[in-house]
Amino acid sequence: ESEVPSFIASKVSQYSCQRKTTLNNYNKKFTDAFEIMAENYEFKENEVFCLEFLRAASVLKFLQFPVTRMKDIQGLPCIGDRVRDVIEEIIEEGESSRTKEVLNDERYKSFKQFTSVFGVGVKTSEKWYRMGLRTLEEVKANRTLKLSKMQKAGLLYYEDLVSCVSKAEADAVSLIVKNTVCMFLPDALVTITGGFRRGKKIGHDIDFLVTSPGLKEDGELLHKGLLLYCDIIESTFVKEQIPSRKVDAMDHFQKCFAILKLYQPRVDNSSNNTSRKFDMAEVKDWKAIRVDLVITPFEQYPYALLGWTGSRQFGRDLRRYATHERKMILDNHALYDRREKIFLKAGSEEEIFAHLGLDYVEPWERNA
Ligand code: DCP
Ligand code: MG
Repeated sequence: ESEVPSFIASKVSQYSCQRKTTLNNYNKKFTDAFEIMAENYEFKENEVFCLEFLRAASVLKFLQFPVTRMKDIQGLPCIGDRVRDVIEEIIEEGESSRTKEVLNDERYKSFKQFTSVFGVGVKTSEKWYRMGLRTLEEVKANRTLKLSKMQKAGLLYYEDLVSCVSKAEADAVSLIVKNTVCMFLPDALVTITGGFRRGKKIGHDIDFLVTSPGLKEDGELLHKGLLLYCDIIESTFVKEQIPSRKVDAMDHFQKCFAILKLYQPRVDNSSNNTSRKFDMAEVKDWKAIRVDLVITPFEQYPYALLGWTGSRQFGRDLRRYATHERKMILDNHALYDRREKIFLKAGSEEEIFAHLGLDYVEPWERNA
């Protein structure tokens, strides 16, 4: 009773774009549990329950103190009964029986393995599960499956791809990408987006945005030699297209979901020089790294940057806020004002926040 809360729970916004969320998470115990619950609902294609847990996780990530009593969450937004039950059990028992059930669930375990493969989503996992497949070993051993080009690459480089990308690897790849892109587009602007721009030290991939003042529609940039695997998706953007209001809509940029071959200096443990030549041939001196390259027209760059920096939840809430609080539609290309029937131009992320009437949130504060 003695402590005075440094914030007023009822004043916490339901929109993560009105909160500053750094990587300091005082409530990992809870948010990890919520994210498992959310993932399980995603596997069941229950978007409503999935979002409920993701929003709650995002609210607890924002709190500047660890939750230890039910009183601590009183008045907070986005905490429904399902979420409350999980919190209560973790406070009382130290863990959630619901989360444990999910982690032991056969379907969840299979989907978790399947979706860890590049190119495999919920739809493919569902198909494989219905065929009676349960593990990745069974998938690999099955000769009748028709795997996409992406999935074949995903299995081929599986071990490298599941081991996360470090900041150091992201920096090394960034140099390569910048140098390569600048050979084709000398005035190109190449920016790391995604988790690394938000200050994360590890990620599952590296996201790049490429633009240049006079960018012409040219695939050449994406069609050259450094890629182990590259699936180029041509631009489908139509000028003056009203932004999409879907929660997780794909954008229309030309993009490339690639696997890059990053050569790494090997640790040489052999002191015996005679065996060295032999060893050299045996040791793999590279790592496969997932890279997303997104090519954007110059005028859309700030919108693409905002969208691709994430977090996913931050982006969802920006769009939800635009729709419900401003009668505007936001996507990775543009912001459309439905009342004025005009597109709002922006030269920077700051200007987009200003158009929305929001305080600017730095990239490292968008870890919602
Ligand atoms: N994004 C988007 N449109 C897409 C795909 C992603 O706007 N079609 C956004 C949402 C993400 C960001 O781009 O926040 C980067 O996507 P990632 O899946 O790479 O997510 P992160 O980089 O945040 O996390 P990770 O560390 O797992 O890579
Ligand atoms: Mg990423």
